[in-house]
Amino acid sequence: MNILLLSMPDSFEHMPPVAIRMPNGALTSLAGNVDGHHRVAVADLILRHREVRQTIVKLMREIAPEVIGLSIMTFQRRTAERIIGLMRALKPGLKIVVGGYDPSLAFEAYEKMDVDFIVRGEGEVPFRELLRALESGGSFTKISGLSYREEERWIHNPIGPVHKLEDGEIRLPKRDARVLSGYTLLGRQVDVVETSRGCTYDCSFCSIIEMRGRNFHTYSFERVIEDIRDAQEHGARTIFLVDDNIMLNVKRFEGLCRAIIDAGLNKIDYFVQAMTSSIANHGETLAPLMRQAGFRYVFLGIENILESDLQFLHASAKNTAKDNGKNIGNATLRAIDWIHRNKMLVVGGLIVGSPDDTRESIEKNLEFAKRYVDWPYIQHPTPYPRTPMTEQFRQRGLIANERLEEYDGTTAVVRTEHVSSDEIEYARWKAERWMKVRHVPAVFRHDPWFVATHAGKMMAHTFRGSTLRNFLGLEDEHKAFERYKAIRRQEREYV
Ligand code: B12
Ligand code: SF4
Repeated sequence: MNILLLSMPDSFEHMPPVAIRMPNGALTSLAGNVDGHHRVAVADLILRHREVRQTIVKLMREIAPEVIGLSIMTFQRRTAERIIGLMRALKPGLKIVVGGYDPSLAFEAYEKMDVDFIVRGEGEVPFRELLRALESGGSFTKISGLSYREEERWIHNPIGPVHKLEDGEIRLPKRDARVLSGYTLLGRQVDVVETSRGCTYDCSFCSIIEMRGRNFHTYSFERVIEDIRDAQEHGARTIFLVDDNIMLNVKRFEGLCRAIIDAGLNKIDYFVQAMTSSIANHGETLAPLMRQAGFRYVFLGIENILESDLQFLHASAKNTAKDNGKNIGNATLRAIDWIHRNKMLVVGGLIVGSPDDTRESIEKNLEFAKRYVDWPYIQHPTPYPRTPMTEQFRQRGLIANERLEEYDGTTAVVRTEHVSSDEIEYARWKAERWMKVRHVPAVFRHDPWFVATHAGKMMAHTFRGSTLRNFLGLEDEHKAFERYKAIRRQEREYV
């Protein structure tokens, strides 16, 4: 069968397509795990985000798909629905399958859409089995995590145990299936690689627990090295490790760094997400190894620097530093210090706007980011489907905006007991732009040609809505903020 797999074009503030266009790891993994006789094409629509309609029409003509699969996050739901409508109009008999975080956790919303199947949870095995059933006219009843229609009623099969990564159940991703080009991270071709899945923590804002339970499964180092090599052979010079929580087993991660070094794959730039506690408590051995393995940016899940906020976010445990087994407080500064001492850069993941936040507590976090992180990645709590945090915001009546296309993390859609959502977002927007400017020299030292050719566009993006009058102090910055929000609203009209 001909199959077309799509990821959505929607991006958010900290991932401007002018500088960052990453592939979706789920789609190539699905492509690598269907039976070999299918012809699968993968198209990441972020690569054509300003010409979505034309790209879809072209792909439908060239690939002539019988089955379409869409990977969707919550803030992309509206775009996905529009794309589904467009494809249906182009080819009414298509089988349309949706998967990923939003269809898994808000499947009821997709029952009302013009889709044929919803795959909830991990997709490789269910998608393979679905194609087999479609080809042979077989039954859907035994396909785990599959939702399908039967006489106008939706049937939701139970989700089976999570995939065992250890025993080779999941084959390598198939990067050859990609039909669009242009992946980039600050001028270098980027790819994504997974080394594990799952997490045993329970941060209240995170979708992972409801998605797959609290567990941790790992791929063998041989497989990971083969995957990195494959990414490199496909042109990647930067790799984002997309594991949910790679730092859960620090010894294993150190072993992985050694395996990368031994395989001579440490000329690649690596980006990784990390818990502050792992880096703080093991930094002495871990951080130099990471540097040697090629790690360049460490995305630190700081979440917040105030204990009360960490408690609300259920994120105290992963942010605790220890000395001789004793808790000695917040791990963030220690973690940042290890990263900087080893010449790596900190992407500071912070969340501001929790229910009890005041102007002062928000400002404290923004000040902290200004002082200590290299690249800010500050977000607002966002009530994604079926997270514990969503329930709490709902119960306290603090959800201020139900337009899901704005649930992109940098649009404040909730308010606190003391501060309005607009004020929260304004404070972040105002502070963060200047932090980004400050990071330009570091990028220039690493990739001078990219900065020389893209700095103008990047700054225009960061400061969209602002004018010379703002910089000269002749106009209230709230006016620029309002213009920025209007531009952002327009940007969200992808189809
Ligand atoms: C890595 C990652 C990123 C990376 C890389 C993204 C990329 N291009 O791959 C970066 C840092 C860029 C990123 C950014 C964002 N992310 Co993110 N990210 C993740 C993370 C950690 C892992 C995702 C991943 O690649 N997993 C590996 C793949 C193989 O697994 P998978 O995606 O789950 O796919 C499997 C199934 O879902 C299913 N499936 C998926 N698609 C499809 C499609 C079909 C047809 C089928 C059948 C099955 C299927 O099968 C796959 C294989 O088993 C998750 C989860 C987490 N623990 O936090 C969050 C997560 C997906 N991100 C999330 C969000 C919100 C964002 C942002 C909006 C804001 C943010 N928090 O940073 C931005 C938006 C990016 C953009 N488009 O601009 C949310 C989504 C919540 C939701 N309900 O929508 C998550 C769940 C985190 C959370 N808050 O809980 N993210
Ligand atoms: S540690 Fe990371 S992956 Fe684990 S629950 Fe918290 S945010 Fe999610």
